[in-house]
Amino acid sequence: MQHFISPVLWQFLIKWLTYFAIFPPEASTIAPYADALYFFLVAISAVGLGAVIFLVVYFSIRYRKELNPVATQIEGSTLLEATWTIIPLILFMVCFVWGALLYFRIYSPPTNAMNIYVVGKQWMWKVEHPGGQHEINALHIPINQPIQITLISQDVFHSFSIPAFRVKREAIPGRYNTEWFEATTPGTYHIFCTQYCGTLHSQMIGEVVAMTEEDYEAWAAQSTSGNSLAQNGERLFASLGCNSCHNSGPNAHGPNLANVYGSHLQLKNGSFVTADDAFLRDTILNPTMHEVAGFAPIMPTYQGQVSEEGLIDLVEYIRRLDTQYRIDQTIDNSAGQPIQTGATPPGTSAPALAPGTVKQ
Ligand code: HEC
Ligand SMILES: [Cu+2]
Repeated sequence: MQHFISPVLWQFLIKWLTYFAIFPPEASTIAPYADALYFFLVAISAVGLGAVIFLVVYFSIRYRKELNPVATQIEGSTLLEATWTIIPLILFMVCFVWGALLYFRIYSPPTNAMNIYVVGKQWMWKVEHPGGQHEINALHIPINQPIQITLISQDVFHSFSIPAFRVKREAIPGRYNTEWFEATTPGTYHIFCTQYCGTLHSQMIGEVVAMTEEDYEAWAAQSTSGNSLAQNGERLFASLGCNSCHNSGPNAHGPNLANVYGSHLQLKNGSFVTADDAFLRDTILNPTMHEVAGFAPIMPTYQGQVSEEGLIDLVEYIRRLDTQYRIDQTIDNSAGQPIQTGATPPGTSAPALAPGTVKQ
């Protein structure tokens, strides 16, 4: 939207406002669009304010007592009423349509976005990268790449805000929320919690470090903990005994979880549900919430047994499971170390599947 005014003028305005710390820098693709709407709102408010001030001053002079000793009563004027209805209606509709278009853009992550998990707690932000990099109150990201944040809180409401990217979303206990952005300029920007969340709310801050692709790759390689989230999830899956039911054995008590992510599952009540992150999390904590058709509701709840990070690990593991093979391999092997053979694990009559992989 910065095309409405000269880009040079726009850059000058933003640089000037940023320089005087009135305005955060524009460091994401969406920022100029959010600002254009913001300045439009400021401009129409200023015009409205100007009009009111002008009329107050003008009328007090034009209809002062000497000129107009007796008040004139006006009983309705269709023209006047139509004018002050139609003009604001048009302005509000413009704001609405413009805002709605921007809203959909801000809230629909592109499908190629790189997903990073953020867990809010009193009083810090814990960041989990799928590659196994863990950070606290810091978020390293590459520029020119859409990033999706999957956000949750492990205690109270928080709100994850990066003013320089013009994004902000609630971190809600028990629910995954997403937010996305694409950084354009390398640099360090603020992360704020923008929802009052207790005594040290004001210290619930952090830094986004936006880096070039090469710098990001160097950072990711040196800060990995060695295990991806999916690998941690695989261990948890074994140590919590999930694989005692979710295996492809002849007497498996639970459904096959390979390729379950993203599929449409039919529930006992006949309705369908999409197996997304939220569905997986809900199922682990509260299996009776959505009872899948065709199975006895015997899955125990894992409420209180898995941390929010552990749930993220399990979700990452299940979403990357594209064959049952990996699960079969973790059976009788609670350390979770995958066995590097192509053979069908003992005790199952499953056909030998092509060696499965967990997409990293
Ligand atoms: C006692 C057996 C049992 C155990 C242990 C078990 N599940 Fe389940 N699970 C089931 C059954 C049965 C269903 C299907 C019926 C339902 O939805 O309750 C199910 C459903 C699911 C689903 C929904 C997918 C679908 O196709 O229905 C997911 C995801 C899941 N389990 C994950 C897990 C995870 C992760 C663990 C370990 C933390 C686990 N399960 C432990 C029996 C089990
Ligand atoms: Cu907070």
